[in-house]
Amino acid sequence: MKKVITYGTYDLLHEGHLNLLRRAKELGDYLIVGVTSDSFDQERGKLNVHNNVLERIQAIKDTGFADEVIIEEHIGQKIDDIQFHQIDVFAIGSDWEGKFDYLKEYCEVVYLPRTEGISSTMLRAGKDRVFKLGIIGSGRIANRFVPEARYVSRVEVVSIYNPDSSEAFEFKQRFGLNESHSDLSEFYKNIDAVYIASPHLTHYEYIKSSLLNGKHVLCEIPLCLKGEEAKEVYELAKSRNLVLLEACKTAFCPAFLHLVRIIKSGIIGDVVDVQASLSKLVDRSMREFNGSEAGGSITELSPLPLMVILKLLGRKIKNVTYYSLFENDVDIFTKGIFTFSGAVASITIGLGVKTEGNLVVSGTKGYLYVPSPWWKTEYFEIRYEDQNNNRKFYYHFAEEGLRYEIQEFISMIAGQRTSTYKMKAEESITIADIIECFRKGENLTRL
Ligand code: C2G
Repeated sequence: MKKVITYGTYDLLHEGHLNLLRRAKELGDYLIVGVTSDSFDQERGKLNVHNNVLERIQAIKDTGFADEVIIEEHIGQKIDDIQFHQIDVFAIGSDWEGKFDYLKEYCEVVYLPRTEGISSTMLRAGKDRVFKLGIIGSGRIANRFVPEARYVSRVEVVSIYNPDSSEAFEFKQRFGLNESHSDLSEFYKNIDAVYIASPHLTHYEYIKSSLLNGKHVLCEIPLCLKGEEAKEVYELAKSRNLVLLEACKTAFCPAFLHLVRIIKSGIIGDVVDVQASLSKLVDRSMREFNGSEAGGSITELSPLPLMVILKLLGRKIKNVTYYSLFENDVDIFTKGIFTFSGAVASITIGLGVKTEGNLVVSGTKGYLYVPSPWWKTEYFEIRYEDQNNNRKFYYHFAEEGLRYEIQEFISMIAGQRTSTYKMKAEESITIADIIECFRKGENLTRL
């Protein structure tokens, strides 16, 4: 008996898939179809698959072509499957031409011509409304944002605003956007949502103005520099049924979400200590070193480690102490210590001091260690007294990783969800509160 295997996501099963399955089946007597799991698709960058794995398996079964369906869960599995099921032919569409030649060591590899003019991507686009997004601010992060947004379906970056019209125009040209503006009311005309990537001090006003113009808002960290301001804008968003989300990128990354779930499940016991460090040496001519633009380690770097601490220990902070090294009016290094009932946390951050950027979460049974750069979580370890019980977890963090927050933002808008557990309003408000207290010099010792 000649056995054939093929793999795919098979989202919104269509004519192209059917053609492929039929021809794959004709290559032998028995066809095994490997359907990708939801998590494997996420991992390989397919973020917008419509049907879940059970629906996709059922659709394959309904075609009548498959003699057996298996789930593909990880890279490298094909080699195992081919050997285990004693496969004679591996078949796949010609869009993969050459990519699976490494399987020739195990069986015959056949690339079948792809059916032109139809794809799951096209069907998804036809079904879904695409949201038009405009960016406020054309600096470093905005330049990283546009390429990342292209990985997310249902969103199109169409427009840029910068008070300096030539900078806006240059950005528009660089990324082939439709519009550039230096007039806010013109900017708001043809968009559904706004990504705010302007200097910190301008966030609050831009968030308010965007919400008042009926736009959903994704705002860079720190959302606001005062707790009351953050509270006010969240209330405004809620009253207008609009999404407001702080772009705290790590909070949306799959590996970090898993890390939080693992800790919450008690695998390291009760959490007693969280240590998060993060440093970014920047040139002293940059905005980060400019006090009049709210530069400094706390405003620049604290939202990510604070987010981790709030997620793991909650928001009931009992006591706060800071030790900072200042240069002019900017903290170039800050160590902050936060106490909770039964636990303590610290952040060590620097713009002018370099430190190991790792994350250590200590518990009563063991600890979790994420090496630098933990904010782009790709790998972590759970370690115990008995090293035989240690476990390592690996993931993939795609390039800049901004696609995960964009994906959540768009899925909130599309699903009319104004809140997400991944980054809660209360967490953003608490972070703004903490930043405000630091900037007032509360509990601060200058080194
Ligand atoms: N296909 C096709 N014609 C189309 C669309 C898809 O022949 N118009 C084929 C693809 O080439 C593939 C199969 O249908 O062989 C499934 O396609 P997808 O659902 O897009 O899955 P894909 O990402 O190609 O999965 O491990 C997963 C596999 O490596 C490929």
